[in-house]
Amino acid sequence: MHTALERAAVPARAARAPHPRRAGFAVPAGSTPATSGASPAGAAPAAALAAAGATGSTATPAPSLAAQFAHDVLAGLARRRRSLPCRWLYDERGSALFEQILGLPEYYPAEAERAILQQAAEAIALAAGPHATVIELGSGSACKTPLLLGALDRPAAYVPVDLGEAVLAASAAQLAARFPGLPITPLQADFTRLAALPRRQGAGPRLLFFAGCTIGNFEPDDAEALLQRLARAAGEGALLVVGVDHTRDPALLVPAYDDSAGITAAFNLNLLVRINRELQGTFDPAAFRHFAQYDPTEQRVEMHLLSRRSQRVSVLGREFHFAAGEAIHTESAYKPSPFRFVAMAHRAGWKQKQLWVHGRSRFAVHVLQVAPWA
Ligand code: AVJ
Repeated sequence: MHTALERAAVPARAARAPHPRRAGFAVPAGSTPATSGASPAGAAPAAALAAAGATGSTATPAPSLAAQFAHDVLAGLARRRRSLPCRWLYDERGSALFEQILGLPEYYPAEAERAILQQAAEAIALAAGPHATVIELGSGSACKTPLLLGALDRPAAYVPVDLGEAVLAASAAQLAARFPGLPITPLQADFTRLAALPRRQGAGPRLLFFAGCTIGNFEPDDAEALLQRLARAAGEGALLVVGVDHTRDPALLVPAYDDSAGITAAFNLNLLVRINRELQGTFDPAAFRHFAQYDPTEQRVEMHLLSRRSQRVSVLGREFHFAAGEAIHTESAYKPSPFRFVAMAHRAGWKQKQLWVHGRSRFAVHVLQVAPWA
């Protein structure tokens, strides 16, 4: 099925990626500044990339994913405080490593969310009523979706939204086998750039499912803006089921992002391997190490890659010098207080319906509804 929305969802226009430091956004030296103020971290002008050797002579105006990646990496490495958007962690190998993270004993959010959904699905289903159209944002392997779909009263359709083509096809096939008769229409798109949300397929409401505390990877302002766009697009009565981590204990947080088996380290370092492969990078991954820390004032866990020594690296023909110990920030995972999150959701046009908090950690699932005043 190819709806107008699907066409609109193809990232034809520049928009910003879910990343920490877009304030202070810098364009690589020697390139033309980004053109439109409306798209702060949009793709670099084709000329800039061509000059950097990224696209050769095939400079098309529409930023392909490859061009966005090139731009984000060159801009991110040129910053005084180097940073790379965490969305690029998920190439094929990165996605496979992330699946392994979900099975780690230290990575409590996976188990906590599963436990909550197991208990809460019935109540969420009651709040949604019959014939809901379930739209999952960043669906990935959609491993928790059956818990929700299984409890809902005659769901009208399931629309997984993800950038990964392979992961989308695999999860759609799996759910189709599990829920015969349920219309499943995967949408390959960046959910932060949807021009509109998929249509309701029945008389029930839209139910947005945003699992895995992915919202924590957005800077607070970006998270609020996303929630606001979703509220407006989803319309009055729509529900949002969103996983948010409120854990505050460093003893729980740090191992979750720096596990003893080194899977998270491999996941983080794989970004350098991807840069080498896709952007003619010369990173020696062994010359960097994974570093994770909890910042209680920012209420977030940060992942970094630290240079083990003074070294030079080139990417797309551009040279970057790393001092010993210098960091590349690769991910933030915000762990706001419940009050802070609900206040933000409220400003964005959502009212609180239900809140489920895990006992051991403080991982939570919030059920929100688009407020009539939104
Ligand atoms: C993508 C939000 C599920 O931030 O906890 C896991 C990504 N990074 N370990 C998170 C991640 C390191 C994860 N989520």
